[in-house]
Amino acid sequence: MSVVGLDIGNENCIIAVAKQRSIDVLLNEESKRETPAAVSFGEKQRFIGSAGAASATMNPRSTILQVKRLIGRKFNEPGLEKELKLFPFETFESPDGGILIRLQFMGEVHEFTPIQILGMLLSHLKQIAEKNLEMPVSECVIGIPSYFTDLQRRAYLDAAAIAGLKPLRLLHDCTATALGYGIYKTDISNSSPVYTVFVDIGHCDTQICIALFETGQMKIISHAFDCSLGGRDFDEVLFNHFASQFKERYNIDVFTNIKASVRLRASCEKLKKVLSANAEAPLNIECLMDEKDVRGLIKREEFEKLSSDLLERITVPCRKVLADSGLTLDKINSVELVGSGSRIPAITRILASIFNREPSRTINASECGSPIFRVREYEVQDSLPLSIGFSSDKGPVCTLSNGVLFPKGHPFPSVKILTLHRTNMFNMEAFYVNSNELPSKLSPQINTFTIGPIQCHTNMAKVKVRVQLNLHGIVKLDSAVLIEDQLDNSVTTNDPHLTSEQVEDKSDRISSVENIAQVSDNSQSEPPSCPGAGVARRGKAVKRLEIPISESVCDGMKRDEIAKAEEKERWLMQQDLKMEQTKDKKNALESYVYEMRDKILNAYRSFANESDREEISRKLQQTEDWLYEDGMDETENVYVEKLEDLKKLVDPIENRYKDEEARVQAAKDLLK
Ligand code: ATP
Ligand code: K
Ligand code: MG
Repeated sequence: MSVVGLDIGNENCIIAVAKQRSIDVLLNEESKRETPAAVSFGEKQRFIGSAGAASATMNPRSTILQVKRLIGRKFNEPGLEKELKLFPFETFESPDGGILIRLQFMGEVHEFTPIQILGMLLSHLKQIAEKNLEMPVSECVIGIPSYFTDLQRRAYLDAAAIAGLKPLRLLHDCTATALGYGIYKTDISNSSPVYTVFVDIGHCDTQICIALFETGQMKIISHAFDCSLGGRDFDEVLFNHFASQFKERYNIDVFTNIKASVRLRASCEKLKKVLSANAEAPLNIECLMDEKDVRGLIKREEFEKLSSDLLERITVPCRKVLADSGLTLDKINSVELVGSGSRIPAITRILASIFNREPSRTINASECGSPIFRVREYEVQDSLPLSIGFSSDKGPVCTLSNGVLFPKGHPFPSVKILTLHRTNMFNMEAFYVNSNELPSKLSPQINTFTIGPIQCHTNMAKVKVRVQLNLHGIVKLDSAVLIEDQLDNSVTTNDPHLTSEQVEDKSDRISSVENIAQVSDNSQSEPPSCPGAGVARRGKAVKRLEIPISESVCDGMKRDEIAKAEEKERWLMQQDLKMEQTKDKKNALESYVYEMRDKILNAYRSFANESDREEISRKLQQTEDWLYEDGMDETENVYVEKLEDLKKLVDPIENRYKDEEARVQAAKDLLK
């Protein structure tokens, strides 16, 4: 079974599959490498991907774009309101403070979470992959922004579950790019490590990383990002420019009209692309609003001036990624651009000046930028983009400052074992340490774990807690074990909560993909290894007791909610399928009418008498008229029955014709 890599973008998605020596991009139903991230609800069926994008301007209220943007976010988050205003579809706050999308479908109001919409997109990509590979697909690697929080990562896993996909790994977009680059790069020798900066400017965000390549392996040194700086912000500059201009020039207020806004935004995006290759670009939209045609023109120079603030912001994550890596510019070997947002010439210019070299675009983003699992033995070590800490009822539990357990830049996946002294059931809270590192002030909370009850025979129990930052970058508490040292069963410290706590690092460097998988496997089956075991070997009797752990995920989907979403998705898929089949049957009837109209006058002419011919022609004409009027929107069965009725009339004639054909053929064969 193949493992597919899914690069989910705010604008475009790419599906790749790792072959023995290469990475293949799978083509969609339009034979394109990129599938638009669009989910559109028509009257009776959904249109996803290319078909979804095609209906975006026709049906803006029911077409969801940029769903990745909404995953795992709170409706009342500062700054989100402004973003939601850009979307033509209706959003509102869900009971748990999240986002709900409300739209019309099959004559009723439906509400969906962004996770459900992402599930639909993933399910569509899965279907494309299955058609291409001619086999069922479920295992996958999914690309995610490096700034995604624990909650957003979990949300992706939920969406994948709804789509029937099994993610082996959520992989940071930039890490995926670097991995693809490293696999293809053959000129890396042992003696000289190579440092490469990857800059991915997409539709909504900018992600940057620095990777170190050595023979057969790749390490991410640092990640940086601006989670709201991408191509769409440049579209918005043009949109605002022209919308204000048209207000004055044509006396129309595009800002107040959804359809006009959608059309103007789409035209501005096209205009922006034209400006990447030309010094100036025209804008013409017919009947934009109030039956007015609009025209405009902009020079590249003016566009750059209008975008100067955005252009300046690009320098910030660039400097940050370099500072966090601890490298000086002269150590950097190359700068690679991925993502189409950076095709704006001014951006390339700025990047060239910051990194002091011309950036290259050797990676065809739609080829090796895709997240993949394993092509051949190649070691990947990612770096944690956001510091994670732990606190307990008694305050910070870790020895590093602020309760940091996994500092930013720490290699992951990673396992740490904490030794704590407790008498009773206790809580441990995981959180992002620097909330200012978090995008748009998301909640720093990750999870609360409850450990206990503890059946302890001494007055102070020694508890070893195994914490894992797993392959997806999600924090898990694997196990908690009570260690009872029976020879010396009294722990006597004045401040037992803090003084004797220690952290043990189990996996600072887990490198190969196989090893990584093993670590997560082990964590489920085997009891954790810890120094307590060492004590036992020295001859002391040590008792180890598993302590139950329960976790309360902050705002994650519950099992039954996922099941309900899966059920709804199945219903929607069935509805789509039904409508597709109806369309097929309608098309079959229509083509039969056209085909027979021609045949009855030509090929079949001599096999029917005149009255039969007339009768058939009349019936064909009737059916055609019906198809354009009453029969435009009928059920599958009605089309099937109509076709059968026609066939009853035509079949005897067709059979006579075929018999004759066969006789002629037989005669020819005899003469051979
Ligand atoms: P994200 O990474 O934010 O999730 P994505 O991966 O879908 O989004 P890309 O496909 O890398 O994004 O880039 C899409 C952006 O690139 C859009 O804003 C698009 O307008 C812009 N773009 C594409 N071609 C050009 C061009 N020739 N000049 C300027 N911008 C372009
Ligand atoms: K993409
Ligand atoms: Mg992208």
